Amino acid sequence: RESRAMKFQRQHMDPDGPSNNSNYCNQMMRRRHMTEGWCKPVNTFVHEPLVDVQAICLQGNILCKNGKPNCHKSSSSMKITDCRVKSSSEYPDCDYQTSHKKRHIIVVCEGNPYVPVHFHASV
Ligand code: PAX
Repeated sequence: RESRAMKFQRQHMDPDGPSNNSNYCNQMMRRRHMTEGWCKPVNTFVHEPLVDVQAICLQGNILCKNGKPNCHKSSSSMKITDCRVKSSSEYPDCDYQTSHKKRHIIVVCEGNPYVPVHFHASV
């Protein structure tokens, strides 16, 4: 079974991306299996080396929105792509808006090794 850490990598890591096209989210959301059963409404891909994203778990500890203490904010801004489902999108034809950005990201870390398992926000 896929671990939480592997699920984070599948849903959020694309270190070699983004391929330079406006169809990025439509392709990636499908390729990474987030359009099966529903169109996942919002999802962020991070275009930085995996080790740099894992290292966020050792950086700035902050409170999560749900009050838990295991959120961590990246000390540097990172290349990301936000995928947001369009209001006109109808399952199974999931249609996304693609937005490339540079932001600090906040992730939830868990386990031993202590690694990212949930994408919390970008700021
Ligand atoms: P997830 O399923 O919500 O969390 P995601 O990050 O890809 O996946 P399993 O075993 O799968 O149930 N976990 C936590 N979740 C939330 N908050 C805390 N503190 C926490 N601690 C542990 C993956 C696993 O992490 C566990 C949780 O139980 C899961 O374990 O965001 C909804 C989705 O949208 C993404 C992030 C979420 O998907 P929401 O509304 O919960 O914040 N998303 C959201 C994004 O990619 N980009 C964005 O900018 C935003 C706002």
